Amino acid sequence: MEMQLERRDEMAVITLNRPHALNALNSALIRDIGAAIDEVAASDARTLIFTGAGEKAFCAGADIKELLGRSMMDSKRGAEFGQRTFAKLDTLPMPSIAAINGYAFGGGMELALACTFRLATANAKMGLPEIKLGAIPGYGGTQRLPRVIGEARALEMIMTGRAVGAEEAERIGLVSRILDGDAVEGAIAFARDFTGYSLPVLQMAREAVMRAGDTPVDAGLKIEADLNTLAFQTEDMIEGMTAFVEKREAKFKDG
Ligand code: CO8
Repeated sequence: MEMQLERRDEMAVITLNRPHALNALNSALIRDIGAAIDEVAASDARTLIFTGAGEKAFCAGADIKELLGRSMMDSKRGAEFGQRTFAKLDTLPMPSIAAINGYAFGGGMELALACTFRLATANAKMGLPEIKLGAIPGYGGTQRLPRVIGEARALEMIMTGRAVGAEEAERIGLVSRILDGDAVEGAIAFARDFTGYSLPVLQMAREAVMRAGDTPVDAGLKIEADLNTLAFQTEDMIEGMTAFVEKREAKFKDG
């Protein structure tokens, strides 16, 4: 199996496991990732963490050896399949984290961009080098990268193929944090800052912020007001505010 899905306490962890090819994404692996995301969506995990097997790479992108020789229509279908698979993370009931432990190039970077959060070890290198192959990103990179780091920086990364290291990635907002030591342990510790909160309310917060990237401000403010009103209907909101008034810790029940 070239991918593992396991539980680490309340977290689900997907490990891309093709270290001989720096965890490059072939079609079978993308299919397995999609099935694993569905399985996690139906589970009681509170966060989904992605990482790569081995010391060198999170994921070095689409499997170039598989892409070579594809027809134009096969290539289009392949891009749409990858986009659909990564888009599952947008509606996943729990947040997702890319624990980037080495190279995250091309499709690997696009998987990370589809996650709610990106964290990187000090040796991480991230980039969209498709231009060097005579190609452009196809699993969401041209759409998600500018939303994360802004158009000018995204254009530079995509048009030059230049990769950034962990420090630059943190400075430009591509990753939230640089991790010391084991990437998954670091991601679990990061996730514990929010896993105790109400999952449906966390999802409302994610949804509102995600819409900020593609919605005019007046429409976005309406989405915020609607989601805020929905959050007010939850038992968890009553519990959170009651706990504040009673000076005790809230116990959220995801309802
Ligand atoms: N695909 C297939 N095999 C790969 C890939 C890859 N993306 N990356 C590395 N490998 C393989 C190498 O071929 C090598 O295998 P072998 O020993 O059998 O030749 C093994 O992994 C180790 O790689 P290197 O020897 O190259 O390791 P280095 O440490 O010297 O270099 C790099 C590491 C810099 C990461 C280098 O491997 C590299 O540049 N890899 C390619 C990175 C890249 O260009 N990624 C983008 C791919 S295209 C893409 O992701 C597009 C997504 C959208 C597609 C939509 C259309 C369907």
